[in-house]
Amino acid sequence: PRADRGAFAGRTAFIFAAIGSAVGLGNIWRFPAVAYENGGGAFILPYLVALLTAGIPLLFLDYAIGHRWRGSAPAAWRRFRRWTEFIGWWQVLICVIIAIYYALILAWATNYTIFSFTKSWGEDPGAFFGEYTQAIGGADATLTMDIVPTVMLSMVLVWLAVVVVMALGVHKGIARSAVVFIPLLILMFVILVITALTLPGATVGLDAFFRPNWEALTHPGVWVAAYGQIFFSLSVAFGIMLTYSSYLKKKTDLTGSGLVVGFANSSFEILCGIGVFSALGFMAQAQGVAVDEVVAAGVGLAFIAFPAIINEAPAGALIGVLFFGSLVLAGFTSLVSIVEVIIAAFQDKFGLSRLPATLGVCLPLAIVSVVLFSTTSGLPLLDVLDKWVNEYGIVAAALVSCIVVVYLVRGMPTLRDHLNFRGTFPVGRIWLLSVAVVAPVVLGVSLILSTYERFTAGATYEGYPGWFVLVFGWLMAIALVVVGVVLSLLPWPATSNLHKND
Ligand code: MET
Repeated sequence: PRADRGAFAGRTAFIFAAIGSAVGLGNIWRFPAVAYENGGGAFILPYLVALLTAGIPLLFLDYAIGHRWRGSAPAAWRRFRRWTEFIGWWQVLICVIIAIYYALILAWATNYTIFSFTKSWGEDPGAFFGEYTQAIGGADATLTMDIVPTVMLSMVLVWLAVVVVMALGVHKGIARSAVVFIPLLILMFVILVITALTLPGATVGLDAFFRPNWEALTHPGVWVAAYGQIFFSLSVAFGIMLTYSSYLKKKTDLTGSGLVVGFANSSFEILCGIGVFSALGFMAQAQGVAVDEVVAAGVGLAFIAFPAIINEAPAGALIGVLFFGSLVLAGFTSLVSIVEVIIAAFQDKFGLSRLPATLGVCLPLAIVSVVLFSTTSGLPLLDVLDKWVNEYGIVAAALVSCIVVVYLVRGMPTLRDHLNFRGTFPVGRIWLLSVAVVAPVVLGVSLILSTYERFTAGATYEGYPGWFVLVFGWLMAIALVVVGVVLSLLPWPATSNLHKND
């Protein structure tokens, strides 16, 4: 038996860990704005269709591969077919990129949790964030490599916490932290939502959020946005769910667990929409403007709009601690899942036990992450890496996985039988249709649309220098595939876990 590989003690532990991974920044700061901009209340339709025809089907695919072939992404894909190993390494490399910048957002959120007590961002949170991320202020301070000490300190702390959890292992570290953090997150967020709902203007925000614009459903872009949100939010197709399911006992109900994870994640997401838009409604009313003018997504929502809300709201400090604390908890359990993909691969490849594998992966990762991102170039770097790793990493890898599994390997019957062996929810023709047709078509269309947009938009992305976008966007994305293929050609040492059975 492979004593070294970890295992979840049971299905509950696995479900908590999987929800911990799924529930992340995507739920809190991505979903509300995406839903608002793509039909409001009407978005629920494409969103549910995307969940049922792509999110959950690809989640099942991840589970089936990871659980049937019982390994980290490269090991599982290699056992599936010798030549598909490159997909596994590609997924590992995608996780490397995400891990190094995700830690920056966590570091900001950690600092802002503390800033909330004294509202350290002052009267103008936008200007503060500009100075804070660039240390010395002004747009011209970008693309220098000056250290920002408070960010660096928090990044080091975030990585230390990651190392501790990862060193404790799959069950004691990952699952147990999720079992504590996820209920705590839900509790904090529910209190936040209740507080936000009582703010004057909350109903104005909710009305703007839920007001259905049915006409939006005729735009293909709205459907692509729904699928994009679902893929990102469920953490499917980049190795995470594959790796986690490899730690499950052989006789486990995979499909039933998948449904729990999928619906839990979406429920939390809708709760996030309610909380965020109640708060935005309050701010719109306080400033006497339309909700439209205060909506922001991502970094702008969390670190500029929310501090402004906190400045004005009664019990602002409480809202701040709950909101940024939620970001920290949600982000941490997601970061841990990303890092696990890398550790599992490293561990399988060299047959290492947990501690050396953890240190071997986390130390270099932490050094690169801290050195690159606690500088005045942290924000632009995060922006470009995030955009390209999502579009040409996650989306492209998901597309390639579907085509390879369905058409080149014709592996669906085996995987279906595996899922149905213990699954309480039987999969059949609809699942096949989703993975073979719906998901590849939507992924392909979205890739074409975003590439077209990229090349016709004129100016470079967000106005960053061309070389910067070329290196950290395009070349980075291409390098992930090339390095993935190269890694898949290297032999596995005799000490590896590849040929050990359990
Ligand atoms: N599912 C996560 C989220 O919603 C993202 C993938 S794990 C980094 O934020």
